[in-house]
Amino acid sequence: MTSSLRARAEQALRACGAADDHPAADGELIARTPLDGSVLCRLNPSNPEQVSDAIDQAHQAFSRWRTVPAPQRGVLVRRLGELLTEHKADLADLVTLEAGKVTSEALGEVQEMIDICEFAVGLSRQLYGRTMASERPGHRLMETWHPLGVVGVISAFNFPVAVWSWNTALALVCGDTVVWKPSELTPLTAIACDALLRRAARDVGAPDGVHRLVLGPGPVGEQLVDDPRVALVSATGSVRMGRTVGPRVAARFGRCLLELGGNNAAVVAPTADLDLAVRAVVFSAAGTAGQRCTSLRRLIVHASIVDTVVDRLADAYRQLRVGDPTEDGVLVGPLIREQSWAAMASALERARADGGTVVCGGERLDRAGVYVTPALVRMPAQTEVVREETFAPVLYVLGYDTLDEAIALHNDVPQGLSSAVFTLDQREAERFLAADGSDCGIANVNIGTSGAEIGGAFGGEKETGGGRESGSDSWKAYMRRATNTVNYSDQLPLAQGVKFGG
Ligand code: UN1
Repeated sequence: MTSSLRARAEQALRACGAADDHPAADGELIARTPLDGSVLCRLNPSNPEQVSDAIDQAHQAFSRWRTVPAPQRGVLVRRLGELLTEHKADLADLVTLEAGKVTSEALGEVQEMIDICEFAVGLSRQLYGRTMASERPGHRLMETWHPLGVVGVISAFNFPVAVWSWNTALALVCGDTVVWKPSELTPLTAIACDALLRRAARDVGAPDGVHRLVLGPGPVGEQLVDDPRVALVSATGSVRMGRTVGPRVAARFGRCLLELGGNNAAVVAPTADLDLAVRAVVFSAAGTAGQRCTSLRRLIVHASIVDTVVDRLADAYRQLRVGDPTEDGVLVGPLIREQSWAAMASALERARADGGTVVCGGERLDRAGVYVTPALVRMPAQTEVVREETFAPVLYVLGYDTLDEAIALHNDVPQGLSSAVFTLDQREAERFLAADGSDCGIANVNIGTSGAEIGGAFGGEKETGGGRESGSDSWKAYMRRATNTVNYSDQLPLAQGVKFGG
């Protein structure tokens, strides 16, 4: 299996025109596959000088790129979208090999890149500013959105390319240039995307420095965090990472866009369509082996139906096929690495100590790679372990009596990314979406917490970091706003009625 996995990765890289990028026989950066833990290839991490050069090149390219009209910048992103479409299967292969996603989800991740490219191309003609009514005669008051600068993108292993594309497609049409530091666990998908973007730039005559890839562990990202030439740091990862990045970027008055952990919950109300709810819950909780930041981690079920819901979920969980993500019918692939299993096992142990019952799952399969059965855990209360994000397929089930109590439990965690309510009662649904309902950046009705479309703004509150990426008006984070007052009269009236001399 090992050598065929390596050959598969090589073939996908070659197809994307990236076969000769970065490999080094004795390189210290080791690209592994979670499918069996084996080495796919060795690479050279970027040294501090190379990172600084990459920032410099992106910074220089920015001075040209910002003057290219936005619709023309869109032409580059359109070409990127075409190349991503052409190489969808190759990229999905790399996503499966490096992140362990089942084929359909890997293809979905690449589709998410194509979708955001289309969105960004449209956006390139819609970077609207407002015109306001001036209080002074013969004056025009308006705002203009200008390119911001170099955007440092730090991305995580679990969406190794989609999150990069949300940032990059928007940044490029906004007139910014990008330096990307992917997770050190998924360098190959990054190398392939970088090669495709470089080709797109060549094809449309855009400056080569619009995008730079830097590889390596944490310190490489820290260099982006601390460099004043990086105007915006967009970082996706753990709350711990965000606690370092946020204050350091703020200390130099840089801008930060943080997309950190989630501890997403769904409320299942008495009127819920249980067939639909069970399917949605299983996808959100067990899909991607619980390794999405939007994965469902807590289920808050009305006391009158909690036993039924747990039974039905347990049935569905027992039918889930765990294994090689390239095999037809397998829905749950491997965890990314050993530490993930250690975290899962320890969470289950703590849950048991708190009086929880593991209804099913929570076992490790005896094979190479970290394969686990998704765990369904009935909890007597929302204890500390339930309030933490464990990046693995563990779903805690809690009961509730009133909707107020359910919402209070729902919001009583430090994170605030995604949420859902399952109900056919409109009052309950609306209450969940209201100001005193879910406190998350994403709140859904009758669908799960994961699998958001690109058209909406993506991100969350509290320890999730507050950033918004992807659709809606998230583009504004990638631009700077100038307020312009134009006097087209021959008088000089001062605002607020101020008189100054004659
Ligand atoms: C992430 O896990 O970091 O909503 C992003 C979703 C995907 C994106 C997840 N569209 O689950």
